[in-house]
Amino acid sequence: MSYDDVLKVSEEVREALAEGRPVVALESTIIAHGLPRPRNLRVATELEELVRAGGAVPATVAVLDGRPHVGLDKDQLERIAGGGLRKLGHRDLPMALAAGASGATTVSATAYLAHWADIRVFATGGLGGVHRGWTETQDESADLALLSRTPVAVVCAGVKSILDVPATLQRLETLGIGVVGYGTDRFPGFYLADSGEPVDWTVHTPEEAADVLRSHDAIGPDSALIVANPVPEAEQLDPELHDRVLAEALAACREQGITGQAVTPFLLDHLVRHTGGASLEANVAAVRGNVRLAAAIAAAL
Ligand code: PSU
Ligand code: MN
Repeated sequence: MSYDDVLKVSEEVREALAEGRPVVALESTIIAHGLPRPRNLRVATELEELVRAGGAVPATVAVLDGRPHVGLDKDQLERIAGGGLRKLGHRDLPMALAAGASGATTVSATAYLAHWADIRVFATGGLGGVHRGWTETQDESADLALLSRTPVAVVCAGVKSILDVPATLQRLETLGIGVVGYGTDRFPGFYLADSGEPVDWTVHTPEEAADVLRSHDAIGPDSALIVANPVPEAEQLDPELHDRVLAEALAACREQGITGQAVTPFLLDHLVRHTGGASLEANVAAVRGNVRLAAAIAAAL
């Protein structure tokens, strides 16, 4: 099957790509499974507006009725935010397509489809990675393996702090996925500006990030480039509250026997409910910053 038989790229995104105008891909799992309703629809709409305000065209990615869509209209965004959709990693795409199913795409599925559609820059909240307790569960997000063979730029606030961050950074190194801090030499901690780990490379402007991307293109590696953009310190979650509630969330996850794809949504939801919504504000602030930066980088390319 060819690109046109499978992918449904919206008119607006198609035209922008054909004319070489900036486009930013956005994932839909964060909307469907990462943020609570009804706030999630407002955030989804706001993220698209932020991309436009930055001079780029938003391309939210999802699977609807057995077709991968790149670029959604208002009704389609509402369907994503409405609930009841599956969470689709890239490995789920053939089954979802054959079944005519609908689902929200994770970083792995979104990066895969965005790259296929020829979109260079992708924004999300925090990447998936190696979960704590990996030695027992072997739970490592499919995001990492997919990004090791997909040359997109991913603007994110690091990896989710619910993960084993040092182990995830080690895997990124092993997999040959480049990481550059934006305005910082610290690896961001998703809800927190600093995960406690360093990064080796720093850029300070969207133009510098675009330079790195051009070099990335020139060298032509298979892997993604991660632009790690910290949540502004004023908007981060209080680190003490973060550590305490996260420990409770991890314990609850173990006690309730949550496994597989359900782990990440469970932990994120637990944090929202036990921080009085503060983790939600930090999450949204991080994503907003990433989307703005992704638009600026796409425009600078
Ligand atoms: N970033 C967020 N919220 C999210 C996610 C990312 O701010 O919900 C999603 C992404 O779709 C990512 C997924 O791919 O969480 C990781 O899930 P898992 O650990 O099951 O691979
Ligand atoms: Mn997992």
